[in-house]
Amino acid sequence: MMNRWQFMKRLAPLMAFMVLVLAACGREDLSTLNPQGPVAEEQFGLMKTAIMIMSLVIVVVFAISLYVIIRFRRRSGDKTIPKQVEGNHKLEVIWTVIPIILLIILGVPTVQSVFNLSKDYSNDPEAVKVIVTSHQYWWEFEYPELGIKTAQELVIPTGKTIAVEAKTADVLHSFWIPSLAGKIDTNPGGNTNHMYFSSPKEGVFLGKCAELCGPSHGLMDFKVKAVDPASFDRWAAAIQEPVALPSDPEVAAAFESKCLTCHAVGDLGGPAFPNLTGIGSRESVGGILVNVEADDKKYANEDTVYNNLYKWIKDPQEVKPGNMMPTVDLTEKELEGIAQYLSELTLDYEQ
Ligand code: HEC
Ligand SMILES: [Cu+2]
Repeated sequence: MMNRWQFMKRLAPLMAFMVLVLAACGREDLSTLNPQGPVAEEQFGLMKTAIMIMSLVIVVVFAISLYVIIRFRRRSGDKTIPKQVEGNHKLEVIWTVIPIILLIILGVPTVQSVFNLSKDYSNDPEAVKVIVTSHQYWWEFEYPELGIKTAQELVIPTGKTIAVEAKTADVLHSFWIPSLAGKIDTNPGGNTNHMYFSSPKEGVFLGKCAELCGPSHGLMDFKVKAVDPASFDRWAAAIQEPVALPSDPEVAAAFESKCLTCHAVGDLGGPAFPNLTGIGSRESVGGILVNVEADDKKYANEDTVYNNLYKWIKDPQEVKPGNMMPTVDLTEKELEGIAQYLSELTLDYEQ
């Protein structure tokens, strides 16, 4: 049999590995432990209450156990049978009542939060309404009051309540922005779910699909970009401006016949697939190819945007296996021209 020391020695590398893996979860924008808005704060509050109660139970139980193990251990030569406590009323009442009290302390705020967080703000005139539709493997964001449809990047004004109506176009997904709020399932069968959140601070917050939905589930990222209300208004106006086709007629013809059959830019094309308006100033291409440089978290880097677009258009299946965009047959000139054109489709709304 393996002795305890050998066992620990074998376990050590695994433990070290887990520490590394779990430490990576501490990335600021993907952590529920670093809440950036009131909804996430409320959820974090519940976690803290639960963890505190559990820690207290662990400490007390272990302390009593240790005390009992040491104080009442069998001494050599002692043959007596200890006092039996089976059926002791006093003890039974104590170990029934204490857990009940702890559960009440945990249960009351939990139930309160459940009701609080399920409030429906969709009829609140102050709230910004967003219809979130999940697709394998992208997110569509529609602002019904503003007549805007976009994808992968949810732009919101700081300080305003965002009233989300969440649904799916295909299978079950789950909408989750760890540092702001979540999560809410998007259910098949025409069912819609509601949630709300807000961001008091400007910033970009990473969102994830939190329900295994297919081979590229893990790549189904999106961003929430909170900007000041004036920038938001500029964004909402800019994204509705008409967009011109590529200036080179060959590139324009390819783009129109091979891309606009699915996608829309400005008032051109079809509405059923990711709307590409303003893609040049988005944080990412396809939600997963990041456009912003690590050392400059604020602005999309022009060359990176071009390279990401090129990479995506050339072989979308390589980036996101199983996604619904086919590899389109393009000449090198068309490919470069379209990537260039899309990288220049920027929206100028931030100051
Ligand atoms: C059959 C429909 C279809 C055609 C044709 C098509 N696409 Fe797509 N495209 C999609 C879908 C679906 C996605 C979303 C994929 C995902 O992320 O899961 C997508 C995603 C994209 C994205 C990323 C969008 C984002 O919001 O980040 C770009 C860029 C793009 N397509 C460009 C093009 C270009 C350029 C062409 C023409 C050469 C083209 N697509 C042709 C369906 C199509
Ligand atoms: Cu999903």
